[in-house]
Amino acid sequence: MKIYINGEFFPQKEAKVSIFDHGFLYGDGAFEGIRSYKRRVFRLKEHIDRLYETAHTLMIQIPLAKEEMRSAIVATLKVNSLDDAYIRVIVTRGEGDLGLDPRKCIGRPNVIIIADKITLYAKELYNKGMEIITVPTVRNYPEALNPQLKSLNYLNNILAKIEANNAGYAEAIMLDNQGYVAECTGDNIFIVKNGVLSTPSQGRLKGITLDTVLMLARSRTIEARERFITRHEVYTADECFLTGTAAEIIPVVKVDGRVIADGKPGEITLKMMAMFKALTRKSGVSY
Ligand code: PXG
Repeated sequence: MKIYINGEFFPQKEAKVSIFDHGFLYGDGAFEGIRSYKRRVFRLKEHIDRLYETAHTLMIQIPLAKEEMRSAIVATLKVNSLDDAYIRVIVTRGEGDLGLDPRKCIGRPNVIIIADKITLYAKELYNKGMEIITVPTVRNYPEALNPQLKSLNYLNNILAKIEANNAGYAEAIMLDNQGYVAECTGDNIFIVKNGVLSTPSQGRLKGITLDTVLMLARSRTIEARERFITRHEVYTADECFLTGTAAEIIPVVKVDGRVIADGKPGEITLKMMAMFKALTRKSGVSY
């Protein structure tokens, strides 16, 4: 595997950054997770835009223009000869001292691109559906650390993931600071009731897969809403599924011990999975 660091490719063992990098010391940086299918990068523009938006709020000046970032991502895929890949783009504050102060990071931000494979959940879960729980750790308050920032500090989500894992589950629902459903630790959540799709409007990452599902649904005149959702509505939904670049679309059949409808992946969920699969194979930036 060859890893891109600041314009050069390194073998995995030699791909290193300083331990004084504030990305390592403080989680001070931004990242993106992107997928390519059959040599096409899915929604690359949207991922790059989101990365630059996170960096903008963190006041990290990415030392590449968006077009250069796009070329660097494509070059990393080519160098690694990957037809289907999971791409991780990382931008750190760069090397500083042992204090928090970002102004002490005098070097440039580090830009790292890793292209590899990822399988988040077992294949059978995509057929059978998964069981998830709600965990006590609430999603970050938007005015403390906005969930829209895809920052390198994922401890909020990791604490929730640990709670899920401790209880024997692979994924968890996180509530927002008012107790409404926000999202999962690394995925967005949808419910279907009476043929209408709904996803939380607040307290969550603006998922690119979520956005794709909304677009696909509306293109088929399936009503799709972003609104406040309670756990009761999840328990009593006709269908439930999660979305994410890594997870893609995965059905959920049990939440907090409550079986969702008949305990099988729903019709609209299956339709969305099929439409998503078809779209990923026919759109995107070719390389
Ligand atoms: N919510 C959160 C908190 C995420 O981190 C999503 C939703 C889905 O967004 P996209 O744009 O990918 O549809 C994410 C992204 C993992 C892992 O190992 C998951 C993500 C990122 C990095 C690692 O589960 N998901």
